[in-house]
Amino acid sequence: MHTTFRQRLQKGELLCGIFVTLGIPECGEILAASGFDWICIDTEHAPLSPIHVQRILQGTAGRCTSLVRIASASEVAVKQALDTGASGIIVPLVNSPEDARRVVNWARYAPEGSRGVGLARAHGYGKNFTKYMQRANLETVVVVQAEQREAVERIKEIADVPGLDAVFIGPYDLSASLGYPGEVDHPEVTRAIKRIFAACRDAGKATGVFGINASAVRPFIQQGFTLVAAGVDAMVMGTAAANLCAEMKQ
Ligand code: 3PY
Ligand code: MG
Repeated sequence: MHTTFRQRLQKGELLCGIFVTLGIPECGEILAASGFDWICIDTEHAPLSPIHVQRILQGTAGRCTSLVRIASASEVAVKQALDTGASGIIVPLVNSPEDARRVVNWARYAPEGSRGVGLARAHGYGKNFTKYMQRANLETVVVVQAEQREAVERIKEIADVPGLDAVFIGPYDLSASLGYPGEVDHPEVTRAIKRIFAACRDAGKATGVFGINASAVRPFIQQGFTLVAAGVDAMVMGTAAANLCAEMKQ
């Protein structure tokens, strides 16, 4: 039987991803063919609507896992993201175990939670309804972001929330919340990141992190972070294009 992304996360496998912000299916198609284990379709900072999310997912044709970063912790955003057929959600700015429990609840069908029941792409537009309903609670990945001072202070309680699969650190928001916007390597930020990692390790949960490129995430991989995303589609294209152009003009 095939191993699901959630099982790979639970086993502590390194899962390499990238952020998607451009609302075109070709982004999903190209990145899925580039070897990534997962993509994060970002509806928090990018102007992506549910239909963009669905088109990007269709572009991947299931060749890599898609997690949707929803815009904020809302029940509607959770169900719309999961109903497109995404494998899971990443929820930004979760600062308390109460918030984390609420998110898990919205993402799991009864009796484990209260996810609304629809007939959408995830359910094969109705055709695979029973099959999807049987597997969804087992396979859906729920990730919350720890990226503010309050989350660091309550990280043990957050990491212990049952049904939560991973905590994903947003170093940029975290640096701002600690008073050093953009200084992701500031010693206070590093200390907070270490504290989050230790709490997740003790709770048996995976820890994730974002960095702008491979060099930024390498130290985290060496420390044992497993849900790791490097770069953003638009930045990758911009950098590659600028390098290509400079090379041509040399
Ligand atoms: C942050 O750094 O704040 C993020 O959310 C990155 O994903
Ligand atoms: Mg953030």
